[in-house]
Amino acid sequence: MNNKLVSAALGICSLTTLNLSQAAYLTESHSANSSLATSQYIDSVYFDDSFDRDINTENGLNISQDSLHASILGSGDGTVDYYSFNGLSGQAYFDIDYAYDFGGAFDSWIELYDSNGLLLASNDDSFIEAGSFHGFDSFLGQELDLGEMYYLAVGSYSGLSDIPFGANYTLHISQSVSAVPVPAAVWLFGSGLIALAGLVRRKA
Ligand SMILES: [Ca+2]
Ligand SMILES: [Ca+2]
Ligand SMILES: [Ca+2]
Ligand SMILES: [Ca+2]
Repeated sequence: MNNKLVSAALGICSLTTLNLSQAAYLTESHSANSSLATSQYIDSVYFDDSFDRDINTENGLNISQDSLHASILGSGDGTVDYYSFNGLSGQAYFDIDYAYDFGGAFDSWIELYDSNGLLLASNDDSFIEAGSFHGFDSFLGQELDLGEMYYLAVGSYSGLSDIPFGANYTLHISQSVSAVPVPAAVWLFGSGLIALAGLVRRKA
């Protein structure tokens, strides 16, 4: 009896651990995300730092465990797909994977807007990196402000045209969580060493 209880408890624990350690891929809500006003909101609870082989910078450096990221599986239904989320302070990346040559040769185009609907940046084509087998997949890097609402639109070439029916893509939104005090601490440590060196020199 006790053994059964223990193994049941362990089972619940391992299930919980499994859920926390796996990157959760959201599915696009197709019903109504074809405008800024009806964007699909990606809640901060869906951002985590679990390992994902496809989450990287434009240089292909894997940053899945050094960032908070959310991934969305989207598919074309003859419209543009809009997503909204709250920014963290620091560098963010928007990475389209598995778009070109996956489900209808879809050539992606992405645009980033601020909370007022002002266009901040856009990208058509980028580099071949983990998850992208063709340069037609889009990629964008942008500094974001903490707490600000942002919108990311996924469309197709050119100029945010509608995504054709039958096309598929994965969108990764990753946000840097590197602590600001770290460089300051390094600087203080460095200046401390310089001061110490000066003291040693004066004594000599
Ligand atoms: Ca849609
Ligand atoms: Ca990628
Ligand atoms: Ca990509
Ligand atoms: Ca493209």
